[in-house]
Amino acid sequence: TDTVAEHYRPKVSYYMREETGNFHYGERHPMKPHRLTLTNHLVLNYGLHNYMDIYAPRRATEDEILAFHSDDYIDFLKRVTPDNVELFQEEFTRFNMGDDCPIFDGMWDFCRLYSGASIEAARKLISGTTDIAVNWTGGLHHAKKFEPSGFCYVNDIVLAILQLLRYYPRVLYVDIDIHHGDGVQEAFYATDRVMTVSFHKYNGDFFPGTGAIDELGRDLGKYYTMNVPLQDGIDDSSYIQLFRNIMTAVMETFRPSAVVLQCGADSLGLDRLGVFNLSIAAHGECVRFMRSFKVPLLVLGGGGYTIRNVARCWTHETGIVCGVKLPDSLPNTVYREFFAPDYKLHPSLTTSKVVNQNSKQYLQAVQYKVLEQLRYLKG
Ligand code: V1P
Ligand code: CA
Ligand code: ZN
Repeated sequence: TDTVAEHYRPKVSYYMREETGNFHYGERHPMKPHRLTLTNHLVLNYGLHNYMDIYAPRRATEDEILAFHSDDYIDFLKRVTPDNVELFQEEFTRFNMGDDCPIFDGMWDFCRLYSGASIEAARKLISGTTDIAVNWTGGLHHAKKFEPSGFCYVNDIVLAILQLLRYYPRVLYVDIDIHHGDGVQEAFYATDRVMTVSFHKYNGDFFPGTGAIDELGRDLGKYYTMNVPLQDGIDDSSYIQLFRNIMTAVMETFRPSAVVLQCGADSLGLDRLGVFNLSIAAHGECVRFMRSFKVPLLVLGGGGYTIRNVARCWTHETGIVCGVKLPDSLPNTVYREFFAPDYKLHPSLTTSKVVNQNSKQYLQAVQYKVLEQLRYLKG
């Protein structure tokens, strides 16, 4: 393990609690909190605790969660359990619970844990005592004010941004999960103090169905929402080029006082739900690139359904924020067999069969359109 040669030595704060990895959405559900345990074990066994401060955050309080969510929805989330759900038939339907967002044991506690971590991380940044704060348990970008959506119950990202807005004039939100960051976009759709930028697969059918290039924001927030719709199989070089070009322009034009980066790992090749073809190195390049602006940075998790690769990806990215280059050979952990047969940090993507449906012309047109949008921000 060695540090990268550079002058920037940011202070990094890492938020984790072992128990967050112990929740279960249900038998055949693709969202597996156990990926958080795998990640923590790799991070610690690589020795990354020597390069950052580790915090066991407290749970968010109900009042903190009510800063975004509605009373009656939170009241329901807090009270419903697998054992009493039959008493909540009306609410179950009204709040759109179901297969994507099942009621599981400890659901409310899980929400308080991952949200508390994002809120504390945001407050740490505000206090000026850290430069980068990391919460891999957060990043649940689909949750809405009145309802859960797409495996997300409480929107920890919105709660964290609301904290940041108490102090910072402008906050930039960047979302590299393969799904559209609809919950965060919607929450800040009409304000010019938060710019949201989501890269995602979009064809009108892929979940959640929103994120067209012409969703731009409204009222004061017009042009402060950016959507980058992509097709199946996007590869490392096109994604990195597009990401760098767009984010360079966004940083120059919007000049945020803080950045929140949602690092959903379902944009990696071979993801169980995803259809992109990114390597862990390319995904990590997005993190490295956002860090290079030296603006207070909140790094969050999100989706990611091939859990051995989620753990690899977020471990690699923890190394990146710390400025540490990790050896490709994984350290030993009790979960070693998850990483068979190669036991490497960067496994090869050669078994991926998705074809890149993003032509050069398509990507050029998308880039041109979103960059043109930035001209209306200036002034
Ligand atoms: O496609 C749908 C809904 C269910 N139909 C009514 C449409 N849901 C997706 C949800 C994906 C959520 C992604 C969350 C995140 O962005 C952030 C954490 O990554 C879905 C899918 C799918 N293939 O898109 N749900 C499920 N699969 C699912 C499968 C088995 C059991 C439960 C849910
Ligand atoms: Ca996204
Ligand atoms: Zn996702």
